[in-house]
Amino acid sequence: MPSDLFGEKVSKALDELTIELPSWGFANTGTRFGKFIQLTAATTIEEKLMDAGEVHRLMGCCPSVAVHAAWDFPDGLRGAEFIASIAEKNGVRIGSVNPTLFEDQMYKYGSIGNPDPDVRAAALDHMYESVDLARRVGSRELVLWFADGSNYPGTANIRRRKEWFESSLQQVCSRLNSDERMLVEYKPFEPAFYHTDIADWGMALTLARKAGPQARVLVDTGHHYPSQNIEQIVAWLLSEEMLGGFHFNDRRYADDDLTVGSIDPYQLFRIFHEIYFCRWETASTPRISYMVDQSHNLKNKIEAMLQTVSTVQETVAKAVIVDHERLARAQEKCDIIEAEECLRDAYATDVRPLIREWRQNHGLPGDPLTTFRESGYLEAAELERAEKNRESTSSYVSKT
Ligand code: PSV
Ligand code: MN
Repeated sequence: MPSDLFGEKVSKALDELTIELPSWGFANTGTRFGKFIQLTAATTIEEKLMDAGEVHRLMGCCPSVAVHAAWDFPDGLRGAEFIASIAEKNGVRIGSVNPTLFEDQMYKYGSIGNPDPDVRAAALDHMYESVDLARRVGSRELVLWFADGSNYPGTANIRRRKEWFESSLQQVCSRLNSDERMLVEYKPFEPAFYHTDIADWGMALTLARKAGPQARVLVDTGHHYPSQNIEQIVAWLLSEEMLGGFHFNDRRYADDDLTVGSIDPYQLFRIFHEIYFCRWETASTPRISYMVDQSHNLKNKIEAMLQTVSTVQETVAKAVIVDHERLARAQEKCDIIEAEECLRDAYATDVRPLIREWRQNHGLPGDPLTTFRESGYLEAAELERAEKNRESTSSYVSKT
């Protein structure tokens, strides 16, 4: 394939690609063993939006920010418009709204899977409120992740809980307009360690189908067992027209929240290959929301987001230059070597010069990470935020 055709394909794919950043990816986060505070981390929703705005300014493809209802909107609906206006001031908008159905003490034994009907009702109310919140901030997407599950065999009625999930999700879906969506996320472990109510894509698909026409499945790349074939799940969901979006991150062991593509870049390529091969074959563009879900404990958060977005762009570029005609012919003839070489050729192509060119054509820095490091943004952020960050707790030690 001539390189100007590569350039055209890559440029068109990058023009279309948007990646949503998570508000929580800019704040200090930790592990069960404590937090290492970054003095430059965002301490308020204003600062989170400012950092996200900076990433968008440098990358040009991150126009929206995912929010968590309880973390970012402590006053609920009050103040929602104000927060939307801060996003706008920073050149971004509020994207998916994630109801926060964990953390609160009442959710100790679950939210919509809780045996206590009052807790289930409160969780449902919180989801209704999140629908209203999304509308107030101009978002059309609700992302639902449930920490519900159990830790010991026999302690939860799995079938009953499935029915409670079905009915609550149906009720939320029936509140949505036809252009609004609800994405159902699955995860097989953590915080529950024996059973999770929505453990895998099959369960998420079943619930989404039963919930209503606005529901789709969300694939968080970190929410799988080691060595699971994620691209096959993606291909099946595409075929069923039920793939709603992604939460990107990478993992070595569990839900490690590492930078996407940092551990297994070929897996990310295989995922995007399934999407772009499907787009080519069906001549259609499914509505897929690409979102990042990462919390960096050691890397600087903004720099990690810049790396993440670059990696996604590079991987999309490699997926889009796969020679689909050649691949389809090879698959038809069961020419395994030839088919595999189609993927290997594309994957081995250095697409970075094409991406740099695309950036320059769009008035963006060719090397956003270096531009950011030289900009003085972090030095200014440290002056502004260091004191507030130092005051925040980093340990679980009890105070006397
Ligand atoms: C849970 O592990 C998850 O992937 C969900 O998407 C949450 O909303 C997010 O992480 C932040 O905790
Ligand atoms: Mn997630």
